[in-house]
Amino acid sequence: MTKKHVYFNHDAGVDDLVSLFLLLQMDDIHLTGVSVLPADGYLEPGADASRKIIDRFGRYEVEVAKSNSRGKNPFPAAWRMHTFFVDALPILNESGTINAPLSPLPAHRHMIEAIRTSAEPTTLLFTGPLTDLARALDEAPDIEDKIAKLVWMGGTFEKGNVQEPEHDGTAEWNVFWDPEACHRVFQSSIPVDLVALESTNKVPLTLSVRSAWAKERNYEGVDFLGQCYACCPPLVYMETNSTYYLWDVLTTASVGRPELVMKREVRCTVIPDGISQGRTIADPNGRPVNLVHDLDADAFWTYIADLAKKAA
Ligand code: AGV
Ligand code: CA
Repeated sequence: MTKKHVYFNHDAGVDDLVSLFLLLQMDDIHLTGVSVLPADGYLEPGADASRKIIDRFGRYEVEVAKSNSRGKNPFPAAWRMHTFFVDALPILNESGTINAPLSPLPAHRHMIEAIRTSAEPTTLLFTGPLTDLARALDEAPDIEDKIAKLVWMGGTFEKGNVQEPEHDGTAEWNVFWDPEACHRVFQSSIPVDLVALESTNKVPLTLSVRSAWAKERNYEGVDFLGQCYACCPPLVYMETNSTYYLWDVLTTASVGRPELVMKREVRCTVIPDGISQGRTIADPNGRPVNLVHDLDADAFWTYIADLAKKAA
């Protein structure tokens, strides 16, 4: 069986780190590298937690690189603090050591090397802002031909989730952090699968999801899912700005099991600056993206629980 070669760039949130854990359980995927961007999380605990997850739950060597990219619009610190929580979980710290290799290269160069040296075209999985990809494309335009596609959690064509002064609320956070990076990537001809905010409406974190994981906590991997999401507010009475969806995990699951999601082509552009910066808009003259517009939610929950049960 030839495995799909995937390079993963994430931004150290809870669902980013859970995504790494799940990727490591996918038999048909070979992770060619991981990099960490300090957007919706912090860099040092993000890189440490990634390496500990690889040590504890991985089955082959994966190198981790730290990004030196910085965004335009910082994420709320209250959300970013989640990285410290995951990094401190006892199950990741039992051994007291970190063995997964840390690259001396910054993330974007690490990714360039991984794409260039891979025998197969690389699928890029991004669950945070696109800054490292924009920089990589500027520095090494040759990689574009070796990228099979980009699967990205970002954007919205409906309601945004940015609630910040001096902004009109129309953007999704991963675009808002660095709108110009999205603009740069959209200028490339890389095929893009987009998991936008509305793509994840069917997969909120709820109390029933939590209790299903709790009931199966005898599996270490399922317990790990429950522990990670213990610091995220679930959807109970109504959505708030802090309500957690399985944004990045759905994006990651769609790489392992493309048939879980339904996509349709949308042409779009991004607003790079001003009060609507980071807004993605459907535009007949824009670049095509394959927007996830529906999914089999039951199959999704089963898939991720089954992956977690394989972890040991
Ligand atoms: O906008 C969704 C992105 C995803 O990549 N992130 C969280 C996911 O990792 C930002 C975000 C939006 N709402 C949040 C976020 C919240 N309530 N808590 C933490 N992060
Ligand atoms: Ca993220």
